[in-house]
Amino acid sequence: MTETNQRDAQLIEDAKATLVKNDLGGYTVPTHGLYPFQWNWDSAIVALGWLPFDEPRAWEEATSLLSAQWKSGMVPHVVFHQHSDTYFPGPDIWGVKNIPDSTSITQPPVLATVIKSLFEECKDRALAEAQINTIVPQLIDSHLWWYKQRDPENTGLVVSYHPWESGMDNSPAWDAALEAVPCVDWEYTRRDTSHIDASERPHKKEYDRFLYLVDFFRKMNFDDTLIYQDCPYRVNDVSIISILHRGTKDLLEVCEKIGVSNEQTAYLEKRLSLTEEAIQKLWCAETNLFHSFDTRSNSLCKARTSAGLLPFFAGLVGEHQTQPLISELDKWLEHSEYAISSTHPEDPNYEPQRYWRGPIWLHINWMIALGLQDYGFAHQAQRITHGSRACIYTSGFNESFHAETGARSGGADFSWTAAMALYWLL
Ligand code: 9YW
Repeated sequence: MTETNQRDAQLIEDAKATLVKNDLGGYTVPTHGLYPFQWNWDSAIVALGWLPFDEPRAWEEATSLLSAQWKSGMVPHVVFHQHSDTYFPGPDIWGVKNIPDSTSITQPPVLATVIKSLFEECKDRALAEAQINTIVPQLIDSHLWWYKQRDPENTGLVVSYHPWESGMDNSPAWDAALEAVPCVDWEYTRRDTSHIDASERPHKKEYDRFLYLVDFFRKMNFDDTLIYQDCPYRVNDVSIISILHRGTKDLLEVCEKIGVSNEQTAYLEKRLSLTEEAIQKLWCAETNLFHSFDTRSNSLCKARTSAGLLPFFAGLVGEHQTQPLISELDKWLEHSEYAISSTHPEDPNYEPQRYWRGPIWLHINWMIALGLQDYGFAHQAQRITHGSRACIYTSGFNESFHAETGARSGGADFSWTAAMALYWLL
């Protein structure tokens, strides 16, 4: 065995051990302590990590998440399967009374794309066939919910009501939109900064608004229509829009393979066409990047973030946008021997160590690399894959990585990073 092979073999064992350690029986926590529950898009990514060594467990990750699906079709952002007091805000603050208990918002719907991979790559075909027939109707409900409740005016661009829905909590993309949200008027104690240094976490001014929104949803009785009308934060998030678009396409491909064709799938097809037109609204010829759009102030969220590259993953980049976007990406990559940072190093709000304002997140890089591959940019896709692998060689399975040094950032022993190592990098 060469040295590299030996190192990779050891990392594979360590990555498996990380998932096993974070497995609470049917679902995997992102990491103990900091995030002690089931998170939506984490679980989707983590299912890919289980796939190469425990196929039934990969499917179970998805089914345990879907067990918390609301009647409306929404799949919640956090599922509180068991009690834990190491995280704030817990179920008492959210005020949802479901079984299992959950938050009242959602997260990027990457699950459909993951299910397509599970279905295509699972070696146990009887298992795959049995699972897919239960999961597909649930995914259809979830995607219908997205389009109907989050884009009731058929604009082609769904909205998000909370930075936590984007999964990119303190991205500078949300700064201006969040400023318009009032602060909560009660005292609270954060738990995140007792696990991780405050310099790597969002500021209090952001948490004050995050919590105002949580309160607002409860006061609205979680009513989709009321929230759409009155939510002080309402953003067309380019990452959610891209992930939803790709997910819908992948879901429809699975439907075709298993012979599901009905009014609902026809409706989803129509929604794809709407988004394909509407995405132009999110393109900015000055920055050569896609941006989110604040529907309250009617303006683009000007920060340059990695979310602006996710239209590659969705197949939403038009011909005239491809070259400018690739030039921008090439410049971005000149700043780091690692991978794409969450915020562009030349953006005035870039902070290489602070959460979504700079660090590198492997699952985002995976999606961008897949998209680039689809568009025929194999060189850039390989460069991102190589740089992402360098992150785990340098620092192991952390939540994210310092944008310039590849050093650890955020929580340790992190499930989605271990999953990306197992599924994508090793
Ligand atoms: C929080 C679990 C989650 C991720 C999000 C990330 C963070 C939770 O952790 O949010 O309390 O800040 O931003 O993307 O799903 O890993």
